Amino acid sequence: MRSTSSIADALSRRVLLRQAGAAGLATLAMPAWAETMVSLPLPGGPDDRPITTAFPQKGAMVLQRARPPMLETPFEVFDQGVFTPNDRFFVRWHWSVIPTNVDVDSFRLAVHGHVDKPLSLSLKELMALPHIEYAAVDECSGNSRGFFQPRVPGGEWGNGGMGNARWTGVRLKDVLDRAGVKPGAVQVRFSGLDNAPVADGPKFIKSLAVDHARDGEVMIAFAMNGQQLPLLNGFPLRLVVPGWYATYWMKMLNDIEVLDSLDTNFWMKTAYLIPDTPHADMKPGQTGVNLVPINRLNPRSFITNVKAGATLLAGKPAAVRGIAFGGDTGVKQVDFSADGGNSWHAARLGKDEGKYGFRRWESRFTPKTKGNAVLMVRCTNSNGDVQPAAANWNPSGFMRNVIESTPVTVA
Ligand SMILES: Nc1nc2c(c(=O)[nH]1)N[C@H]1C(S)=C(S)[C@@H](COP(=O)(O)O)O[C@H]1N2
Ligand SMILES: [Mo]
Repeated sequence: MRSTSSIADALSRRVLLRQAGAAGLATLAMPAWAETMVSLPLPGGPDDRPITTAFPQKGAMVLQRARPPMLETPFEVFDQGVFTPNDRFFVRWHWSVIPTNVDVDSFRLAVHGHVDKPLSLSLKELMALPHIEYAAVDECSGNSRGFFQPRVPGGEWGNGGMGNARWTGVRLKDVLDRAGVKPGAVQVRFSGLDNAPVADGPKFIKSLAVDHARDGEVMIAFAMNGQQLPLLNGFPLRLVVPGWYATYWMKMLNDIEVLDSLDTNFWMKTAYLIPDTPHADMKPGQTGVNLVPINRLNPRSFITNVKAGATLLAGKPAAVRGIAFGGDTGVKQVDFSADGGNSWHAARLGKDEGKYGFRRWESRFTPKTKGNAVLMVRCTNSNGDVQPAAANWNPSGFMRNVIESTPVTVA
């Protein structure tokens, strides 16, 4: 991993993305509607989608949408390690007017609103604050939306709308303390350098409760996995809200406003609402559901080395492995079933890289009977929250965390 001072050296240079002339970013500034307006199918199913290498600082990615970019991590990447490489880390933007370069010398982070002393911080000033670092899962609220039944509109992600990185940055609390939050502050609102291509498109802005913003964990990150952030993942600064859905993880963060009342902007009051029920679950058509802003991550787990439809040999020991995460707390236990959930066995857990990150798990079993079998994996987090056996559902396609099933053939 690079030292943070070498990251500082890299940041102190003007950053221009020369690859941007390629098919990817050159088109970003052209008008397009937000993804919430369209419904994209998964042609041929989640394993049969176009792969692109056209985006700067990105390797092979599943192309969900070019403009604004929505790139999914191909699932096999999650088998390669618990940290998702920056060049394979998923990308999601709401609006298409995204700067294709950021001048790190003139860049400023503004802190204003209900504070004693408004700030305009250069990257050097910001990076002079104490650094913190931890692993955390960045997961889109709509990750796995493509599997919802009945179907729901929105970006039709497979399971790769998530990633785990080791984030480095400064505490949001330290920045807020420097500005001096006034008594009576209610929320802290974040916005970035991206904009809507149409005049009536509401700018993407998100808020956290002031106590959450000052918890000492919420981070203004300048690096992921020891490198500066890829432009599409929010260069030069992004918010990291560990244990919470990625919608709050503002990219290209350049404005922090302390509010003395609740934020009623579109992205807090109308979009990103979930039923206030366990796992945000409700019935299609159900009425009288109380809606609240989406918040904490659910626990999830996946098999990463056996694909649906694989053939295993009867009488031959098989090794299965994968990743799990607890959500807003650590992984307590991962259980594996080789018989469609009739019997469960505790899997061995890999190294604990921190409670907000991915955790490796592995198990071994010997298939006995020839025929069809269903492999399953189930995560229980440190709060005792366990993945549901039946798929949770809501009309926005948020927070899917059903126990995953992998059908295989034993031959
Ligand atoms: N500035 C900005 N930040 C943003 C968004 C955005 O549209 N603009 N989208 C959010 C959403 S919904 C997600 S899922 C994550 C995606 O982060 P990533 O692209 O780094 O994976 O960014 C979040 N931060
Ligand atoms: Mo998202």
